[in-house]
Amino acid sequence: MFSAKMPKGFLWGGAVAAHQLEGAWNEDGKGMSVADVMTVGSATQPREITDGVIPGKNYPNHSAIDFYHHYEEDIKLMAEMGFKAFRTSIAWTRIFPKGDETEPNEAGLEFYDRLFETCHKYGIEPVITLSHFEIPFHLIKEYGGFTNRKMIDYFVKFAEVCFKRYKDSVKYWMTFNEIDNQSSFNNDFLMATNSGILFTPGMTDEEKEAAMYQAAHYELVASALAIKIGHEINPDFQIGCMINYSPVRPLTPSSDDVLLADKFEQRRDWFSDVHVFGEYPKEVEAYIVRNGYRPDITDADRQALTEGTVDYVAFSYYQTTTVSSENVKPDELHDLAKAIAKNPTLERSDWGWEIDPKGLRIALNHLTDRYHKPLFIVENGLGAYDKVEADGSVHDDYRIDYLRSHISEMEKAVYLDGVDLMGYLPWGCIDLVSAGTGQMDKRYGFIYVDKNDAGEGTLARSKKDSFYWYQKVISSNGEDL
Ligand code: P53
Repeated sequence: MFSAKMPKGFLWGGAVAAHQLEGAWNEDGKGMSVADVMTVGSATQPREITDGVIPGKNYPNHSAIDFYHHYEEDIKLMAEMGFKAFRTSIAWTRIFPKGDETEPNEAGLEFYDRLFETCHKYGIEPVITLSHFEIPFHLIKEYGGFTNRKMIDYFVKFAEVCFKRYKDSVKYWMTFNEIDNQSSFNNDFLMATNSGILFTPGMTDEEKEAAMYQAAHYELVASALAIKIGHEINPDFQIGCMINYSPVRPLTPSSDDVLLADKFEQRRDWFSDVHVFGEYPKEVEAYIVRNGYRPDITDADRQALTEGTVDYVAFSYYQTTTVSSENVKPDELHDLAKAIAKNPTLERSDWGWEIDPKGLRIALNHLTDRYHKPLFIVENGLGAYDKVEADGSVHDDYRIDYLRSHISEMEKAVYLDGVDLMGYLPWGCIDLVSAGTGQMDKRYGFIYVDKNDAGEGTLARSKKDSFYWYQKVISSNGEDL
């Protein structure tokens, strides 16, 4: 297996998001977020997004793994693995409980003071996402989420408060998690989590797609304005965008399949294109105009986009995408899901996610060629069922195999292909609530947490085999896989 030492200062670590691990959903003044109204689902049963919190339903994010009260113990374990960086998010509703207040909630700000101080005590750099599926529910109900231009101000205010407060304790920032997920505009779950949009029954696909392009535009303007302010507050800040990057390939060599793959990529990549280049790419601009999908864009918006471009491109990598023009012709592509074909060469996880380590090398090459910017892998990993042995150990060799093969491909990209990579932060370094299904039993962690899908368990933390393996990877700076 190929391995190589990573450059000095490479940020090995792990990633989580506030709503998936903190719990304490209504403590110390925290408001209700979209994550607080999402019920538990399963591999086959989608999560329900309810209209407020309905008694008797199971909302796994309410208590999650109670990181809010366990963070010292958890960060200590991450330090023991040798983490150089730890990615989490700042729960928007801890800082602005409803989202439209004029003053922030001091108790919420203090929690992150303590968390970042603990990270620094162990030499761990916090890497912070501002909006990770945590939009205040009040902003969704009252304003329609990001379909409303006012959301720009609310987000920018939230960002500015965080930048000022953590000016000296956080250097690495990202604005919106997986901002490109909403390219699946008719996926109710992703539209709610990404953009705070709850579709009304009976809306057509065309109306949903239009809502997405308008909302995404406001998010991109909000992101750009925040980045500009952030750089003024501290010129040393490194602020990135964050996309869910899945390299696209044609099922066959036919030109229709190849063109379809290109169109598919264009409809996803424009989110990061705007972040990097400060303007819309030609194809997507033409598509939006042709379809009349974005009535509200101003000269000031276009100016803002050019002034708030990113320092780096962060991305999650889980799988590649394969498309077939048997399903949809390139010029008829709207609903991206319709183009997707099953790749016969790949195996799948228990949740049906294709496993493709070489896809990570392809991703790193594509993004480098397209953007010429430093890249940052801020999510990657395998959601799997774990079995706890009688002595408490967890032999998760499947997870080690998955991570080892991905890290090896990543190291090829850095060593052989010259990719400028800031770090590797695999997802769910401690077991947490799955975003997609709300399950605890879809586990990603090096650290096991005793809690199941029904919400039962002691919350005790323990080390899986992968904990010791990753510790060795980090101490050898990537050489000993
Ligand atoms: P879970 C959809 C597609 C790809 C990644 O996902 C996604 C999603 C949303 O579910 O989410 C990212 O927990 C996301 C994390 C999430 C992780 O991938 O469904 O940034 O919040 O937990 C893994 O297995």
